[in-house]
Amino acid sequence: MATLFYFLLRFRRREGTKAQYITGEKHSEKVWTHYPHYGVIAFDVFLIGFVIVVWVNVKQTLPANEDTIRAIGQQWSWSFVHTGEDGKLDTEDDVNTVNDLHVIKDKTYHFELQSRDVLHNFAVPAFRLRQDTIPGRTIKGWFKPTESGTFDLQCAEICGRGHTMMMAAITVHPDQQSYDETMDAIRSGSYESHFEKKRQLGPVPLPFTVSKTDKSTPYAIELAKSF
Ligand SMILES: [Cu+2]
Repeated sequence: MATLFYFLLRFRRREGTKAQYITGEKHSEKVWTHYPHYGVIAFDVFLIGFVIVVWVNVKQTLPANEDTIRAIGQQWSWSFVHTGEDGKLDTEDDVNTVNDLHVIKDKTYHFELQSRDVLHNFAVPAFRLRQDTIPGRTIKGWFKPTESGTFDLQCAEICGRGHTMMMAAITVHPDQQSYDETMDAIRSGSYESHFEKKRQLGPVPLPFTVSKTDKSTPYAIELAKSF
């Protein structure tokens, strides 16, 4: 600040003093922009070196997994695929759910994120986890829940008019038995969805372009039938 005011006063307009006109065409003038520019480029290259190392360590090096889940975003709900007993996706015993994801405490999961339409974001605030889903790509990552309970899972990328209702629940089961019981209940159609219970606590208005507003056939259940 002091320097600024010093220059403001020292070089203020005075009668009979002509301002200097610098065109910046001489080599001696150009170096004042070129050298800082080279400095910025060198610093960028230096930073990118570290960024690549961090990216490889955080995003590309996944710890060995014990199970895999697939999350598919679409306007405006989440579909989840659980591996079933064989521990593999895309097999007969996969368990599909809508807006309800189930995992087991202290297990390392790999996730595969996909989108059917636009950008979405798979966000579990309790896990400090957030990752975009991009149409046409499968994005992999991992998490390991360390506490049991049911946590919010919310799309965190503005994806259209129904974005705010694009929420789901992730239930971390304390043990294998609780998880298996839930999977059996889902298979037999007797499972009571935590997400649906939560929805019924308060009105969640559906976007008006969606025709499934009949209370006896919740939107999520209608969606589940569609794939
Ligand atoms: Cu969204």
